[in-house]
Amino acid sequence: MSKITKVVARQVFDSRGNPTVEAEIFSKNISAKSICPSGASTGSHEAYEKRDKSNKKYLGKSVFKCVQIINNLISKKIKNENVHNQEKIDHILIKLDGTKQKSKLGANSILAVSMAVKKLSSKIKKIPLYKNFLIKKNFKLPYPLMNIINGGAHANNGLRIQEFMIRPDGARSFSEAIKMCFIVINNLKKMLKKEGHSTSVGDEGGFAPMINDNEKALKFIAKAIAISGFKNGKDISICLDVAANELYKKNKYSIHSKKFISSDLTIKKYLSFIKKFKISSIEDPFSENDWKSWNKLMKNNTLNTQIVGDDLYVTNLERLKIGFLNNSSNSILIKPNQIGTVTETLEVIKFSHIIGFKTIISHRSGDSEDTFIADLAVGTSSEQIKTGSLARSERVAKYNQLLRIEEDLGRQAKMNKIH
Ligand code: 2PG
Ligand code: MG
Repeated sequence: MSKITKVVARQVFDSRGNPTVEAEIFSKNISAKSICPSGASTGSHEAYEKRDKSNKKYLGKSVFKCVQIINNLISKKIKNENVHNQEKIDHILIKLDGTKQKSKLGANSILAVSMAVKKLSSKIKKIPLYKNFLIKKNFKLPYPLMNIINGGAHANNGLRIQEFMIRPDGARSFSEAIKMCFIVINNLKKMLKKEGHSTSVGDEGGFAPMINDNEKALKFIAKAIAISGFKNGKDISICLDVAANELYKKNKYSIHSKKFISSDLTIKKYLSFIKKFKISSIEDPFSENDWKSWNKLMKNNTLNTQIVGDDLYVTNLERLKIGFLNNSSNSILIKPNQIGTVTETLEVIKFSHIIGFKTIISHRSGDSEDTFIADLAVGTSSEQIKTGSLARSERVAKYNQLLRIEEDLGRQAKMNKIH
């Protein structure tokens, strides 16, 4: 009844217009499909994204090899498996690949299949996807970390920090959270326009004005929060993703200007930003192997700011354990395609919660209409979700799915805790 009968893959396109993998899994006449996302600022320890580098038809970016791998190799191995046995299927895929970073089959082949299996399982059980993860009752909705100004590798405005986000800490429901972000975004748009800045958006839907000064961007956001009638640091707080891997050279960082400075000075500046702009969360403040600086910031983290490891951990249990022992951060960004299977992603989330780390489920800068991560956030009781701005359909699709989940839960819909 729940056996996989057919596996089909195809090349589709992501939000940057780049080829990506879609897998569709069948059990008789029921099917479910999933699309793998793709990052721009990637960590070197991430699982491998396979592309047809030598096929110049798509400038080396096509994924026809992945399509073949799924259609010919993976399909044979998982056919007749019970679709509800996610762990077994994922372990078949991990074993079939056999490499540390999933470089043989490509994490993009493996993850598209793994997510589609999970979706098909919930379809056959006739339950919503969010009810098919770790949590079976008392579902909580995540706070959105909404990206409202894009910089770094996601825009070409010269802004050093990659993501300037807002988190509606005072919201009592998910729909209220979205409403609060909507108001701030619209006021920010008006302000930018008034000062002659472009209001066109970057890869993740946040504005990408030609401002190349972090502090100026922060002032705009703080003002937009105030104009909207909210209190910065209470109703709404400002969060950053520095993506410091991109701004690191020989133990120095060029985060606060083009000039490279020591990590001690970089920390000093972070601490002054935290105070001045009431920053409540900083992701990837240092590069992926600079464990020492991460630990130094945590030691000086007297305001208990959320320090988030993304490229540092790459959703990898082994790296998370190192970070925990080293006191490197107090939370983790979760991106399924950094590790490659649903099972491994869930293991990392489970462990994070055991050690008291907050989990933030995240999109990639190249994403699609697939809303898997919205359900994943609710189904794992993750405190937050990062999925871009309230613009660009691939970002909004996740927020819309969370609104549907909120409606589905009705009076039981509660927001998660962030403090
Ligand atoms: C990040 C992500 C998502 P990318 O750095 O956190 O916002 O960007 O997908 O480019 O790695
Ligand atoms: Mg990041």
